[in-house]
Amino acid sequence: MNEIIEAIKKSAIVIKELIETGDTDKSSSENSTGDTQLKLDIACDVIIEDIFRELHCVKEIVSEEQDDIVKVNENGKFLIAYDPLDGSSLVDVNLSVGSIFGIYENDFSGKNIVASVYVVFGPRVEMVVSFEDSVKMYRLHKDKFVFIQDLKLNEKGKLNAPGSTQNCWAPHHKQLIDDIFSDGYRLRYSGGMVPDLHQILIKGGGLFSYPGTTDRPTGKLRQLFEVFPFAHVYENAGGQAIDGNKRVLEVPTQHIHDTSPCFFGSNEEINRVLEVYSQNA
Ligand code: FDP
Repeated sequence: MNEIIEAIKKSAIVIKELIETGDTDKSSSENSTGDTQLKLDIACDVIIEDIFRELHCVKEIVSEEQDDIVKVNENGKFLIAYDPLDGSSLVDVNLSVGSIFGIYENDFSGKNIVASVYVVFGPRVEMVVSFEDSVKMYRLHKDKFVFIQDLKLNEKGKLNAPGSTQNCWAPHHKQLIDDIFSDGYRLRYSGGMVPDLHQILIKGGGLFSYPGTTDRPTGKLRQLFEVFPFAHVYENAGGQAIDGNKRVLEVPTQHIHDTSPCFFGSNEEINRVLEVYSQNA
């Protein structure tokens, strides 16, 4: 695992440079989910793939930017699913973006995720590692990641980050979000999953939701590259991650690019979601 974390640090240092100086134009290609890829998405994908290909402990990798699984070492132990630059469309407006890594054993499924790492590229570069029973945050100082703190969620927070388009929400979801705001929660939503979830984690709690909607019944966020890695982080930090009705890590994956509705947060807010969704199942 250490080898993988060191490889991610190496990729983050190169990607930081690229974000600062690279081209934010669109490329002529689309990824598997139909998003138009930026030249930056493709460049970050190549950086990470090249670094992971050097690791003996890695059996297979799969990127959000690629259609298929890439075989690395037959005898490797770990499988890694990664989103090289989540929220890349925010680079041109200079908002924070991130890389996400889910580390799996045996197969790419929620029940087999064993660790996860994300890197936030903002005014500072920070890396969060969820492994065994801790969630640790590091910050890049010059060219070294320095340990800053262990992360733990409170039982209840103050922030609400509601994803997707409101006119596609189910009535019970809209009511839930309205009620949460009526109870004094503050809106915090940048449109970048990494900084939005990082903010809730650092500030101690709240709710991030990306529900199933009329236009996307299984949500937008991808299980292997986005949802499962953050579920591992949130559960390990003492919070919860659900699909509305159950732990999202129990949702089966049929295809590597499957999406799932998802809710991440501290216990009080997630219990509230469970109550509303169980009455509207
Ligand atoms: P983006 O489309 O910019 O790549 O991964 C998808 C994602 O960003 C997440 O980072 C973000 O949380 C979400 O989409 C935002 O979607 P909405 O604009 O539909 O809320």
